[in-house]
Amino acid sequence: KVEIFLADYEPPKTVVTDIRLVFCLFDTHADITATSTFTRNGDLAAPMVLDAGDMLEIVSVKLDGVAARHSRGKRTLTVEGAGAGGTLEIVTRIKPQDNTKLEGLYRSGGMFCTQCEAEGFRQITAFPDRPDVMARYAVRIEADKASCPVLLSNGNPVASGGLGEGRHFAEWEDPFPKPSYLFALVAGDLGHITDHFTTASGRRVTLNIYADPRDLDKCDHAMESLKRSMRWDEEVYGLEYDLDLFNIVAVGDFNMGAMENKGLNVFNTKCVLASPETATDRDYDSVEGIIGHEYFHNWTGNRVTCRDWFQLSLKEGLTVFRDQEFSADMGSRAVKRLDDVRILRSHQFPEDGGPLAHPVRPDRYVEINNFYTVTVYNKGAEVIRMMHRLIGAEAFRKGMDLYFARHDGQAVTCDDFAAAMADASGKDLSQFKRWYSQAGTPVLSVSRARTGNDVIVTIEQETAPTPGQPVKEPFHMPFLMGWVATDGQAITPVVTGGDWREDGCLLEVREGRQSFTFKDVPEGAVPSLLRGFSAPVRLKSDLTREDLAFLLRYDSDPFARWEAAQTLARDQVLGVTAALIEGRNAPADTPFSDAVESLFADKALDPAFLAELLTLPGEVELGQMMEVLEPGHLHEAREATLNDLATRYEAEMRARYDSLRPKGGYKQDGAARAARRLANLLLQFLARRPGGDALVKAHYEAADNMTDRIAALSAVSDSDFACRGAILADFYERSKDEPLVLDKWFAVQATSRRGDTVQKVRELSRHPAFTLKNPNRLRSLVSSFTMLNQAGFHDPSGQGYRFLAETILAVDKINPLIAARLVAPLGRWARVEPARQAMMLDSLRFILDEPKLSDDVRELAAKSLK
Ligand code: DPP
Ligand code: ZN
Repeated sequence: KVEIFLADYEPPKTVVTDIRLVFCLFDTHADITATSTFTRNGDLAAPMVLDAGDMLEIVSVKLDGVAARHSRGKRTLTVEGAGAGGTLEIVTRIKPQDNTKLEGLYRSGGMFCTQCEAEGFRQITAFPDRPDVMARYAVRIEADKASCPVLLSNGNPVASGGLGEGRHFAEWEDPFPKPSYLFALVAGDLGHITDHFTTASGRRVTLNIYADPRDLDKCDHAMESLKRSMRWDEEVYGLEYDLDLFNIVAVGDFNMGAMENKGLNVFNTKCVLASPETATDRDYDSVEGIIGHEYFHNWTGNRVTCRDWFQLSLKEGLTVFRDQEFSADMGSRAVKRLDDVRILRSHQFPEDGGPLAHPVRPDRYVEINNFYTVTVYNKGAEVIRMMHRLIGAEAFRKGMDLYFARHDGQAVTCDDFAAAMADASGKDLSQFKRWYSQAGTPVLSVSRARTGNDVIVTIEQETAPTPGQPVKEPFHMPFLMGWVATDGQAITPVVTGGDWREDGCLLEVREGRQSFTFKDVPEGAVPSLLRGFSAPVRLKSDLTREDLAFLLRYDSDPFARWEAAQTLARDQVLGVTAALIEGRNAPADTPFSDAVESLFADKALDPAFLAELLTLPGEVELGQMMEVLEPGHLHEAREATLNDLATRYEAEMRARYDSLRPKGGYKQDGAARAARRLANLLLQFLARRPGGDALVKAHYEAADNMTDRIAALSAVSDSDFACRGAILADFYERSKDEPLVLDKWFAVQATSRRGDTVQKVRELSRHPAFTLKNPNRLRSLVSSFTMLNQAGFHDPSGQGYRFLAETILAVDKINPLIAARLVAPLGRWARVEPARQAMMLDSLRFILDEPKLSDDVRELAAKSLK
């Protein structure tokens, strides 16, 4: 496959306005007749070239009812004599039961289902399979009635009936023109739950969630989340749903989390099913967020879509921003923001600082599936959040209205979105748009200088080179800050070049180095920096440990307050790490452990927020801050810090733990969830103390919900408690018929901090319940280990690297898209100590030596080796 460039974009030469698809589904194959009405641009004498996937058999091609000359390329179908336009009929045959790539039409369990984003539609029929070709779809599905009683596609049902010989059909029509990536079909033996939603303008919409009949008792939370999403989009953006029917289907084998097909969202079971016995509180949140995300795509993605795949963040960055705001409004805004910052720091920053760094709008790719990344999604959402902050909520809403007024029904670019925001607000966003084109995480250095009564705050920004981008221009970003006086009260000193708002003073940073003068700042006042994490940057500042401990007590901004704790914790862990590396005694000062004392004393603190403050930064995030990563020493140092906290605060932790344990039965409300969050965190500390064994065992046995049970299981899995084997076996027995719960059993062992985890993971990969074919099961063991267990993956034996390389090659033969998503951890060798570095490079070469490697894996492995 060749590299494709944004700069080479050309409008489509073939445009399809209407398409009728007839699917005849059988156990052995599927026959598809696609009849398209098309027009052509450019040289009309030239043959028509359509995208045609490698799994597609072309049976016949007709133009205006007459057989047409055609030829097959590796990825194309060329048709002669198409002229200026007409009707094209293509008959194709495929084998859904053999489709292990889970792209196009495939089978999951007994069910037929589709996944077309980004380029799966070409595995169903030959077509101009690009998002700027938008057509109206009419679909007929014929299948066996007993095995496939449910037949679904996009839009509205228009006809159905029997066909004899045990077969039946259904017909669907979608009135909204859409790109092919939003096409969907589902046929299978599914149950469903039904509800209704009445839109702001009074239309009654039927809502269905389809699932395996055994799972119908786990669909209620998704249904409630859907109704909340629909209401929220009306209230916040004035956006109503536009069909009379909205269907969701839960599928067990799915490459992504979920897919926003028009009127027929298809969900990975993991992202839709939830019951107290099978899902943790976090899972509940994730279901709500993803239901919202896919629903919000109906406007940001479907009604207005992407011109080409370089613009992926146009719909994904914006829709992640929307789902984050939805979740913030439904639960705790403060806690939600911290969760989102953690994802950036532990996943996006490493991507942005490594060999696979790319801009939010990439300018080249070999395989588009490799660009469904945390950069396009989550950094893309930060870019939208910064725009929102720079122009304000009101102008942002006007900008959204203008965007829909201008572009409803169109396929557009990130520039079109930025133009709507600029025009609606009057703000010049031309420099700001560098966030779309420049990769890399800026480092901001903030320092203070007092002159008389004033304080000058100087902000410098610097962004290191990334592959293909040796020189970076300064970014335009919002920097939100505040001041706290010595009595703990917020103050708002007059500032030149800044603007005070409710949540702080907004400074617009545009230069490499810029200063702002705050007038009459009382002696001893402490600045609270980067409030709300107002820009996706790494912050360095001249705040002292005393300043940080002070902010931890008094800052009114939840992010800055949490960040003070995180900074102290990073200092402490990295101090111990350095001592271990140099063979010195651990430093005597323990700034984070000291500061924690005030937290236990503060009885007004929300338990969920206290849990956040007590959670140390993860090893991946901490590793990013080391010049040379020594994963073993870092792990040991972080463990030592956790042990220090557990030892010093055992009494407080035990008392608080006891007070938080539920008196009555399981509840889902905010208070019960906050109590579980803190109690389960404290359990991890207390498990380190004498008697931890009995406490954890009791916690496990008392658990009446998955949040508590998995917390105990995780503590057990980390330990060498006598009860370890029995509890892991008990959990397995309970979960063996619940795939999503069994995934947790694999994941909890893969993330164990025990020294033998790499061997254990190998062993588990041979467990009869393990399979490389199901993406959830694969990720539960392999990605949990390689992405979340830094010390285990970097086991000094090099076995972690070898295991990953072998797994990638095995998965590549089944599902290249999923294989490619496993590559990243091996590519982060540049900053690792030399012995491990050599073994990581060997493993990359081992992958690249495979002659039949997919383009997907080759693109990422080759970039990773550079
Ligand atoms: N299903 C993926 C998402 O919603 C791709 N569109 O982000
Ligand atoms: Zn999305």
